[in-house]
Amino acid sequence: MTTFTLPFQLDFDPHALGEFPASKTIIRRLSDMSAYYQDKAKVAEILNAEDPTIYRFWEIEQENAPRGLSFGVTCIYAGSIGREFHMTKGHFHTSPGDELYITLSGRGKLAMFSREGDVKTLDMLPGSMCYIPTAYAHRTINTGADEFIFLAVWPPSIAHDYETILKGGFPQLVVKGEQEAVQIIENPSHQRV
Ligand code: M6P
Ligand code: ZN
Repeated sequence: MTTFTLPFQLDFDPHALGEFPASKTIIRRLSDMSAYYQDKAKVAEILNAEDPTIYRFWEIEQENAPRGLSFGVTCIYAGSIGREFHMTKGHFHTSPGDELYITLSGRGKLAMFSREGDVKTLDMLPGSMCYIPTAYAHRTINTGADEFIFLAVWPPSIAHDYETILKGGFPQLVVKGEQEAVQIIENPSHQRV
């Protein structure tokens, strides 16, 4: 675990994620995410040949700073699994804590929904910032031809709920339409959990 003396300043190259002295560096491959994609036949076909990296992120958790901030950078590689663009697993926060995303490069979408039934899918482009309230599950999707990279900031000690997403999915899917168009469609297998 990397520790920093507060206050501090960091210079980082968002593309050099593996070299960053983070608390955690996590790589998610297709085999980690097969349950999250709709097109199971396509997942099996790809996994038969290779296990591509879908995204990776580093995080610096300020675990001993109760009023501090944790932060990290996520890079989602370009591509799709069937019609669905590469995306993160997505999660709810199980303890109170909002989150802020700032796009560094590439283009994508932020899909969100609350248990009360509010559904929002927002654009993420360089220079745009998205605010995620505690009650909203959130997933990011790379809809472009390049790496999609964003900075995330959240309060420390937030626990993540992935189970609800695994069981019921997101209400909307971001998919490739005709002539590479980006389409937002209803998820036919979404269930309110
Ligand atoms: C962002 C933040 C992290 C999150 C990561 C990957 O960096 O929201 O908290 O862990 O994206 O997303 P997921 O945890 O859904 O795989
Ligand atoms: Zn989060």
